[in-house]
Amino acid sequence: MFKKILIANRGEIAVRVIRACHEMGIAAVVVYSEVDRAALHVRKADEAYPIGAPAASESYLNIPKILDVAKRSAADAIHPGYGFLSENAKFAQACADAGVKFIGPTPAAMGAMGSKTRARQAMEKAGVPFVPGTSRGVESFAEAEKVAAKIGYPVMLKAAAGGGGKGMRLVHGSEQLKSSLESARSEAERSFGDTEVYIEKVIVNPRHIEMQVLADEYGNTVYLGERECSLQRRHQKVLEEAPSPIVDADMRSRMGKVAVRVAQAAAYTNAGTVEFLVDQQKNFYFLEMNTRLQVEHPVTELITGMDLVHLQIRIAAGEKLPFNQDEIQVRGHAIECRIYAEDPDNNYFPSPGKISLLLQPEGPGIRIDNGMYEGWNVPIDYDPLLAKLIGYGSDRDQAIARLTRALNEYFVGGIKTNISLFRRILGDGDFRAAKLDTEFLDRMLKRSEDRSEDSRAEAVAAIAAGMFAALGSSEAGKDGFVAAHGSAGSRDSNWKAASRREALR
Ligand code: MV4
Repeated sequence: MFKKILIANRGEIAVRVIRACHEMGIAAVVVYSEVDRAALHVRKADEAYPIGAPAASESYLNIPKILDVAKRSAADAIHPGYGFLSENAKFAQACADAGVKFIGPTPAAMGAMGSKTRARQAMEKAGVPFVPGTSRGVESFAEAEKVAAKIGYPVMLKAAAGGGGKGMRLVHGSEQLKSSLESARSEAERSFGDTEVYIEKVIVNPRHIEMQVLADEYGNTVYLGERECSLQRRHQKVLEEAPSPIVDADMRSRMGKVAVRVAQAAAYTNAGTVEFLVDQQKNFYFLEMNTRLQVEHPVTELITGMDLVHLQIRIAAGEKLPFNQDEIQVRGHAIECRIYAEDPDNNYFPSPGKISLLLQPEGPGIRIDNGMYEGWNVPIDYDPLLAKLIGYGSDRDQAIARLTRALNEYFVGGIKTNISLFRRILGDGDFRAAKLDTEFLDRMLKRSEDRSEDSRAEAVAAIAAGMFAALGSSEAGKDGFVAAHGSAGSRDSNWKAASRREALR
């Protein structure tokens, strides 16, 4: 077994991995940027090394600096967490070259899944159902026209190097195709330095369901059940649950077997996630494979009783999977809320600053994977995920009840967070009825916007009426009432884009 692991990450996931190391009797080394000197992961590690300026390219994405720390600290393995260098095949190769074990899949498996078109070609060969479309980039507008006409509109254009919705275009008809192809290409070029774009049939109002897999280095591959990840906003997941309310035992075993086939087709090792789009008839289609430990891994841990980080470490150390498929059982229900430092009243923009007071929930069925503490300054430089609040119960209703109770206990002072959003989601009738798809959150937010617009109009009318009465009609209502709206704009996930660019270098 490893004696010392370097964690090339920060925030809650670095803390999560440190905990696993300590449970296994392994020393945990971390790296930190200038703004993270006092971060929680630094305080909890056995050794911590500064690696430079806040910009990720100077610190958490800087391969030479991280490998230098691995050498100086005599770490025998590196855990990359998620984001940053976690899906960077060149980093995995550089670790191998430096004689440090990368806790994750091989560079070849990561490379195969990094290109969507290459992954689709592999799945075609392996007989895995994937969204109909091209498995190669389209060469010309004429070819795109021919393919789109054959698939039938609407079609989806996607960047082969893409992810997170970047370089993706929904095309309703042939008249839009030319401009969409051009803009998808230039966005792909800007974001990933790669213009390859391919075409898929559109799955209307899909669910996003993903299957966790684990594979050891001896060819044993198992699935650990699915996660329902349909609740997202601007390609950013907000809440995830396991199991999916629409997946029964039969569908789970069919999806699980496909996920294992995907992993085996890529000679995949360690932990990975196979993403599916699921249509309204519950047909599922391979979308992509994430070659890392995911943010939402705790919901799978709670329903299977497995510790995914322990297992990742054991697999990387050359151990065989300690169980086979029929020893894995799904039990109960878990829901995760991603607690972000962002302002609900300003379009969920990042809201950094000093945490003046922190009251965290606890009690039955509650787990928190946390990266903050009272007195700490949340920096603006990275993804603003502060913590994950996970509720577990014997069924979905109990998980919701415990989470609702825990959200009411949660208090983060000094900065804005999205905690109130989760109170609304968990109280929503459609959510409680598990009527979920990728449009759910936009619909819910739109409804409450409409409502607050209505109530604002009512309030304005009431004030106007009062002024009218008080002033005897002469002056009231001349000035327009300006609604105090937050500015629109997207909370761009620049953090992710930076990692992707780095991976493609
Ligand atoms: C799709 C799709 C419908 N049809 N592909 C968005 C991010 C990228 N990873 C895949 N995405 C989608 N691909 C086809 N052929 C709808 C989406 C999509 C989506 C997928 C998963 C989770 C949330 C989503 C939100 C909007 C669109």
